[in-house]
Amino acid sequence: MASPKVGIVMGSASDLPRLEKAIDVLKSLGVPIEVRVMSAHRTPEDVAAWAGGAAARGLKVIIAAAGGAAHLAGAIAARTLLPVIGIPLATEPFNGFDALLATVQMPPGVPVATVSAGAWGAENAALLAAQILAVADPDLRARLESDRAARAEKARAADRELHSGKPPAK
Ligand code: RP5
Repeated sequence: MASPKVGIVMGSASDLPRLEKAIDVLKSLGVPIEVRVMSAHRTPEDVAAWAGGAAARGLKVIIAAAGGAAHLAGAIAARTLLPVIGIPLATEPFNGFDALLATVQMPPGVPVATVSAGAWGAENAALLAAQILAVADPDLRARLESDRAARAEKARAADRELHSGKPPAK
């Protein structure tokens, strides 16, 4: 089995359902992944050790998702120069706005590339991680181009159906 190129970390196992799309997208693109549950607050030493050793283990990009006071992506970014993509997740009572601010508002010097909240973010985080890898991987780039083309064709098919009077396929 190929060594993981993308690490996907979530703050709690309760986050997993919202990250399934990220896992599916990267698997479908043939990108080997490592999936972990670690918390910036509950297991901070584990996060620090994992992030500090990530580059040496061969990871190239890290995706980190958390809800609430979502410090996971930032805590990882503080320990590595690998690109870190943060996904804010919705929790009660602020529905993800808290996680968005905690993830996106990193101080200068320690960037986190924050994507959309929730499931959209999971999908885009996976695609962005693949795009970063594709800079040095022409085969992966070709698979991403096919993905974009398929999305464009789906949009055009919906337009054709709507234009012809039929309801668009879901
Ligand atoms: C965050 O707290 C996690 O990322 C999760 O979104 C949220 C709640 O975690 P659990 O109480 O469900 O473990 O750190």
